[in-house]
Amino acid sequence: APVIRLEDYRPSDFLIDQVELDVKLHPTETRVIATLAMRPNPAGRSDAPLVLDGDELNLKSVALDGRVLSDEEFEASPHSLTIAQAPRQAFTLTIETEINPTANTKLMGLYRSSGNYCTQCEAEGFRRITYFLDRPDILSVYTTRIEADREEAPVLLGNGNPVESGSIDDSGRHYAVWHDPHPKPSYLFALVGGRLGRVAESFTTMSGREVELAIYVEPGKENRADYALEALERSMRWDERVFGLEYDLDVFNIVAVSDFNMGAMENKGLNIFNDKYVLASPETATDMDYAHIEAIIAHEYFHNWTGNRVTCRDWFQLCLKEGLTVFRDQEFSSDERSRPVHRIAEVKTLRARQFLEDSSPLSHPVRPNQYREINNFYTATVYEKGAEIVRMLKTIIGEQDFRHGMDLYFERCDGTAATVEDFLNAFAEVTGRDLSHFARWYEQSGTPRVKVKSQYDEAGQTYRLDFTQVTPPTPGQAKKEPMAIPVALGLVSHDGSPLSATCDQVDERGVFLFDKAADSITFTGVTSLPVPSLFRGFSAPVKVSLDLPNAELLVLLRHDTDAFNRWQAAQTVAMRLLASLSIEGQVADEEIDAFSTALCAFIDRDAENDPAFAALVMTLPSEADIAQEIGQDVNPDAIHRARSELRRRIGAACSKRLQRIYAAFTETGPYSPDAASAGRRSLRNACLDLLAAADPIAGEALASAQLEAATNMTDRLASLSVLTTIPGTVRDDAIAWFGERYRNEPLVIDKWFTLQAAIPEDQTLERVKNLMQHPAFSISNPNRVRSLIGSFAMLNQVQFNRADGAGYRLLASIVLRADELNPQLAARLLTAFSTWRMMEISRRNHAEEALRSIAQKPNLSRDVGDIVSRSLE
Ligand code: DPP
Ligand code: ZN
Repeated sequence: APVIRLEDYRPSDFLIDQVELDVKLHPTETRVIATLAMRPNPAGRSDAPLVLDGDELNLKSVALDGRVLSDEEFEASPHSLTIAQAPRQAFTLTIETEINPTANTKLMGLYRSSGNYCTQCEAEGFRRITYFLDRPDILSVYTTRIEADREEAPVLLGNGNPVESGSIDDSGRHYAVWHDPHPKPSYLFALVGGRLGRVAESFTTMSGREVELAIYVEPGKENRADYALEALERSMRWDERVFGLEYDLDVFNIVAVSDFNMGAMENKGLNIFNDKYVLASPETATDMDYAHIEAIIAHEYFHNWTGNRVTCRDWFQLCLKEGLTVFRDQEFSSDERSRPVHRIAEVKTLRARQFLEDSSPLSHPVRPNQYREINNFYTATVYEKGAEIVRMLKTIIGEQDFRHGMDLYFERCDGTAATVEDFLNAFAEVTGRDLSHFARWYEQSGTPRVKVKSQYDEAGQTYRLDFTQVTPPTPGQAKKEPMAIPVALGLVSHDGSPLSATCDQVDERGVFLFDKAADSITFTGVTSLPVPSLFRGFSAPVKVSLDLPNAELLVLLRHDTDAFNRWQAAQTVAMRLLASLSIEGQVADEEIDAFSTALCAFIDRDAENDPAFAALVMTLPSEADIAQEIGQDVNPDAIHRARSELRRRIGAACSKRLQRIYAAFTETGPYSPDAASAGRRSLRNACLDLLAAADPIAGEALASAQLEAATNMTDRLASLSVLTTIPGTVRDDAIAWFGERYRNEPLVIDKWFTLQAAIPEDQTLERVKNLMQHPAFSISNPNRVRSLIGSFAMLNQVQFNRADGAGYRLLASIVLRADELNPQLAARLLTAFSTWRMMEISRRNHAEEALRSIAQKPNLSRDVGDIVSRSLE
C-alpha cells in the first residue's frame, strides 16, 4: 500500500458546497443518488481532473448539470470515479450507486446490525456509500432523504434537523428528510433506519434554545438508556459552564447498535454508539461500565465543538480533535467524580496502553507524519498522549490563559478544517509565549525518561535537584531532542509539617519547566532533609527514576498533600519489589514487611475516609505493567508468581483489617452508580481480592457468599473474578451458573468471556477455543471478539505468552479469520503482538514465527498488512 505523507498535503482541486443524498434503503440493493453542488477550488490547480474516491461501489449512472454522461466522458472503478474534463465553473454532479448493506461485514459505510441500517464514515467510510471527495477539509451542507419499508425501518434518522416525512402512496414505504445547516466533512455523515425504542428529554441551552434529546435502543431496553440520557444532559451543562459552548441544532439523537468497530461516533446531531456504552442497569452493568458510559457520552457530545464545528484539515491532525476531546471528557469526569481518583485511573490507562505502544515497534508521534492505513492510527498515542499534551499546556500557561486560548481558537477556527498549528497559535497569541519547543510533543515519539538526583546541604539549608532527560530511539526517529517538560513539584517533610522552602525556578503554580537535556534547581531555607514530591498530578507523560529509598517514598504515601503522588509512591515501592521478585525470585523479608506495614497503617488511617482512593493504593501494578517495567527478556510466568506472592504476603499481613473493612462495607440499600458508592464497592472488592490471595479457602467461601448475595453486577462480577482464580468445583459451578443466568444478555456474556479468557492456567487455551463455539460467540461481532480473544491476548500475560507459543498461534489464526470479514477488528487484535520483542528468547522466537506466518498470507487487508509489517520492522 502507498505511504501517505503529511508533507504532501495540498488543498483539493474542487470543492463541494452542497450535498443532496437520496437513499432508498434495501437489504441488499440500496440505491443512493448523490447530487453535489461543486466548483473548482481557487486554492487548487486549475487544470486538474476531478477524481472522486470510492470503495467497493457499483456505479449506475453519472450526470453533469443534468446531462447523463456517456462512458467516454468518465472513468469509473469500484474505488474511483474520474472526470478528466471537469467544468472550470460551478456545476452539479449527480451520481447513482448501488450498495449492499447486508454484505458489509467491515462495518464501514452503510451496514446492518441486528437488522437495523446504520453507518460509520470515519475515517474513510463515506466513499463506500457514494463517490466523493472523501477528505476532512471538504466541508458541505447536507440534505438527506431516507426512504425505507415502514415495517422494516419505522425510524429514519439523519444529521441535523428533521424537515419532512411521510408515506409513499400505498407502497408500504415511507421517507424522512433531514437538513444539517452546519457545513461538515463527509466523515461526520450518518443515517439510521430501523426498529428502535426511544427515550427522550428536552433541554434548554444557556441562550434559551430548546433541544430535543433522544436515545434510540433495541425495543424493550429503553430503561437501560436512562443513565446515558442523564449523562448527556450533564455533559451539555458542563460544556456551557466550563467552556461557554452551547449546542447548535434542534435535536440531538444517539443510536445504540450492537455491531460497531469503535466505542462511538460523533456524527453531527446523530451520534452512533456501540450499545456497550449506552445500555446500563444495575443487573447488567458494573460501576466501571457506568463510568465509561458517562465518559463516552460526554466525549462524543464534546466533539460537537472540538471535531465538528472545528474539524481537522487532514487525518494527520487527528489528535487535534481526539486528544483535545479526551482532555475535555477527562476534565468532565474529574469534575463529576473524584479528581484524584480519576487522574489515577487515567494514568493507569496511559501507562498500560500508551507507554506500551510508545516502547513497541508501533510507536509513532501524536501527530504522525506518514501512514498507510489511517484506521490504524486511532491509537492510545493519538488519544491519550494527545490529551496529556493539552493538559501540559494548561499546566504551563495556567487556567485563565488556557480558557482564553480556547476561546480564541473557537473564534478563529469555527467552521474550518484546522491544524495543530492553528491550535497552538491561539495559545501563543494570548500568552505571548513561544510554544515552538513545546510543539515538539506532537512530533517526537517515545516516552521521555527523566532521572532525578537530590542533594541536601544541611549547613547551607539548601536542597538541590538535578534533572536529566533522555528519550529512547523509536521507529523512524533515531535521534531525539530534549522535550519541554512541566514538573509540578513540592517538598514534603518527614513528619508532614509544612516546609517554607523557596525556589526561583518554580513558578507560582508550583511548576518547574524542564526543557533542556540536563538542569538543576535549588531550594533555599530548607531546615530539614525533605522528600521531593515530583510530577504531582502526573504533570507530564514521562517515566521517572528517583534516587530515593523505599522508606522515603513511604513518607510520601503518608504525608504528601498530592493524592496522585501518594498513590504513586506506593506503586513505585510495589513495582521495585515486584521487579526484584520476578527477576531474582526473592526479596529480603524486611522489605516486604516494611511495605505491608505501611499499607496496613494507610488502611487504618485512610481507607474509610476515601475508599475509592484506598482501593487504588491497595491494588498492585498489573502483570503487564511489571513486564513493561522489566522491559527485556521478560518471563511472564516469573512475573505471575511474583505478583501472586506479594498479594499473598500483603493479604496475610493486613488480613484483620481487610476482614473488618470487608464486613463494614457490606452493601445495604438500593444500588446507585455514583462515584462514592462505587468507591465503597471497589474498596470492599479490593479487600476480597487480597484476602483470597492470602487464604484461597477462606477467599472461596467469601466470594461464593458474595456471588449469591450480590444485588448488582459490580459485586457479582468481582466475586466471580476471584473465584476464577481458585480451581475446583465451586469455581466451575459458579462459571456455569453465571453463563446460564445471562445467556440472553450479550453484554454480560462478554464479561463472562473476559473472565474466563483471563484465567492464568494452561487449560485456558482450550477453554477459549471451546468458548468460540458457544452460541453467543460470533467472529463477526466486534464486542464478542474483543471480550473473548482480545482479553485473552491483552489480559492473560501467562497464557497468551505461553512458552510453547500456542497462545501466539491461536491469536494469529483468529486474526487471519477475522481479517476476511472485518480488517479493522483484525488489525486491532494483532496489536497484542506489539510486546513481542521484550519477551525472553524462546517466546520471542515463537512470536516472530507467528507474525511471519501472518505476513506471508496473500490478500491481507491493508489494515493487517500495515500492523504486521511494522511489528516485524
Ligand atoms: N468515534 C471515535 C471517537 O470519538 C472516532 N472519532 O473517538
Ligand atoms: Zn473522539
